[in-house]
Amino acid sequence: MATIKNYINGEFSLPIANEWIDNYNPANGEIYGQIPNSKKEDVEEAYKSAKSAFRLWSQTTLEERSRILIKISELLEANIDRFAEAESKDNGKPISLAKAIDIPRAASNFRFFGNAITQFASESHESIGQQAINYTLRQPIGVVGCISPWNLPLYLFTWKIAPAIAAGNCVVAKPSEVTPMTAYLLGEICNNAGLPKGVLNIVHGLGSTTGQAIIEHPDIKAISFTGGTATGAHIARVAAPMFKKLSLELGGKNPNIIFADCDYEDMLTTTVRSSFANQGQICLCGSRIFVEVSIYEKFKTDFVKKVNALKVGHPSHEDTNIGALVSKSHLNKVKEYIAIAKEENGTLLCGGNEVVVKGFENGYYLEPTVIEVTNDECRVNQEEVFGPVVTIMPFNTEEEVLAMANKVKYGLSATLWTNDLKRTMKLSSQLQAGIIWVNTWMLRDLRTPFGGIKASGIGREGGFEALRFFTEAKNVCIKY
Ligand code: TXE
Repeated sequence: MATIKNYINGEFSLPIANEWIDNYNPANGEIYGQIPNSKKEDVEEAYKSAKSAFRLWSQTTLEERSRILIKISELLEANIDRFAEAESKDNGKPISLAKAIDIPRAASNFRFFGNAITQFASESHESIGQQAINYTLRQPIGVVGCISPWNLPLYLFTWKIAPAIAAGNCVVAKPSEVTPMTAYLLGEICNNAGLPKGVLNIVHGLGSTTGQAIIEHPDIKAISFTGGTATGAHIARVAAPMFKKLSLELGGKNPNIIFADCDYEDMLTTTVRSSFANQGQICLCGSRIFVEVSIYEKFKTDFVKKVNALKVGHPSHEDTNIGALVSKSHLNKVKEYIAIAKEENGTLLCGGNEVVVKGFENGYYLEPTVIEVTNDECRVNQEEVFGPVVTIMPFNTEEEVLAMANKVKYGLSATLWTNDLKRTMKLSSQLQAGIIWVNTWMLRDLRTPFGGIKASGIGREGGFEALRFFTEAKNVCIKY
């Protein structure tokens, strides 16, 4: 049994109330460890540790902060196998995916912000004719809270922590209780990299106890959150009256719009990926596929053929394309949506059933599922399923597909497949989303603003946007 502990003031500690939660391996449905269900008292300990580290850390030179962040990055890279295996065991994703994407990206997050902080500058404004000069200080906020979800555990956890500490803050962080393992392992890496005690504190537990204690803490002045839209709304309600700074990265129901003039083979291969990567559990997945009517039947045949060829299997097997879903309850939620789609006259083109993987019969496996819909307003087309399920439907005109693409409450990302420049410019400007990919998907440059509009959240992460979020601007005006 693996026992996960909290990481407070550079040390691993047991939860004060000694309350524990079972941790499941989604690939076989077995409990393989326990994690603390930390309470207010544990969060208070983490806060105190962060607060006492803040004065020194916020005065540490940028070179020194940068050096430590880059060291963390190097240690993650040196331990990639161990971290990839841990991520896969906790989450159900193929080890190959954790090794190719999750852990390298976690390392990149530290390296990127280790470098970015040395380039982060503030403005000055000369008030001409008034003999005055203004300059802006970008000061760290103090103690900040970072709360992350289960789908890309270490990837998203570090995407928040790295800019927060680079900017001179100290952090109280909570990973998802469903996937706590790599966050736990990160503590040891931080110690080995020489991160001063208390700069990063990691508390484990349920959202309703540990998470709630973080968002309610009167002196944790900013919250960076990625997760479900309902949770985001709750956090906003709690945090707003306390005037906390908030960054909320929430759900998506992203359109993948395919025109007949696209590079067909490239589109087809990428569309399989944008539909089912990480078992479809990525907020950026293109779960609503709209195809121009002239190539609709061809696409339908070719796409279903490729999807049927995907191998659902144990995450450690090399030929596995699709691993296990993250939890039993999530599997049930996704299955419910498939049932709803059928009730709403959707046609199942492939998938829809649980998969029994030999030797791992109690794992949470589901076939990749493609549903043809005739009404873009049906529930499976409007609500976030967050699993290996996509809908497809044809369209006739740009206007029609634009209207359907925008007719959801979410606005995270959109993908466009076309070689027509005018159409690209028009649709990318009119699609309601924070991120538009044209002839690609999930190609990331960490300097770019990342985030959504509408029910997909507020604020932007990435690049200097993240460093701006984790600092307060203070203007100084000097008359001479
Ligand atoms: O997310 P939650 P869940 C979507 C997806 C999924 C749904 C629910 O549709 O099915 O959200 O997933 C913490 N105060 N996304 O239940 O509950 C929680 O402990 C403070 C999209 O896992 O939002 C975890 O650490 N924190 C998403 C984190 O919030 C609280 C990725 C996310 O959990 C809290 C994941 C509270 N009161 C799910 N309640 C994306 N956009 O990438 C919970 N938490």
